[in-house]
Amino acid sequence: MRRPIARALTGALGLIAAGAGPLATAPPAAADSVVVGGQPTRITEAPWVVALSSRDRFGGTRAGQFCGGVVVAPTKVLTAAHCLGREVLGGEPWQLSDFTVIAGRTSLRGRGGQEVRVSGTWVNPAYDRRTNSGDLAVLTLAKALPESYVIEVARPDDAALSPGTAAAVYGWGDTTGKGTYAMSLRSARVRVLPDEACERAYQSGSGAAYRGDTMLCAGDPEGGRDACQGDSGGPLVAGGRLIGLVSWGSGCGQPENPGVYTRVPTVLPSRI
Ligand code: 4AZ
Repeated sequence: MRRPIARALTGALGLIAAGAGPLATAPPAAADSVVVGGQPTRITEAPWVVALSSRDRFGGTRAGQFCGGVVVAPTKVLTAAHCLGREVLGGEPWQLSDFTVIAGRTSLRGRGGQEVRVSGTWVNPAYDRRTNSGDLAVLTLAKALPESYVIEVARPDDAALSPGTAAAVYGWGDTTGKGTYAMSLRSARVRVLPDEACERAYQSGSGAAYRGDTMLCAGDPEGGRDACQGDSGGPLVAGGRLIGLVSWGSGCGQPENPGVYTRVPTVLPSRI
């Protein structure tokens, strides 16, 4: 039931027929509405959220969106390392001729905001694609975004990382767990969960296992609210600070399978 992320992303990109993956056999507990169980939001409410795009590779219908990202400095965007994997991009990131970050735009159908070219990529050398540990990459932008788009990264000892903290996840990903990708930005309210909740759900033995040192567990104890395919690399925010990046999980919105996020404050090097 634990989908390798490459497959998850492949599904997210529509390269596998929607419904062909394990998600089809295990629908989320509450598939009612990024983000599953979320609500529409405007980019002005969350200006640090960006979409990663390549129309050449992913088509123009949704402006080439294939992952999320978050602005942490005017020319620096964090995303998930797995978003830049060969399985997703079909090659190396620099081989994508039109790799951009879309900032300041709520709807992928709209023309607002700006599209900025990605001029450099750095993948966390400690990222392990077998276990998903350290799932973080840094994009350098060819042109600076406004300072007002930048979100502060929490420190490793920030209380916002404690279990029980209210947090929000943002993205243009699947809203049902069945391949229904959003055209407009959504957010879902979740809670930081104790490591044990993810340790229980994702034990070692088959592929990715939860590791509290590099990963963060968050979700809705009652199920229904969660990140999903296409949200990868997007932000998990608590107390106005960045605490996580959407990384992986089994299905979407199932209470027994919380979302797993990159623990940004510990995984991100102090200088980028
Ligand atoms: C994915 O496939 C994915 N419910 C992202 C997040 C979650 C599951 C899958 C968490 O990119």
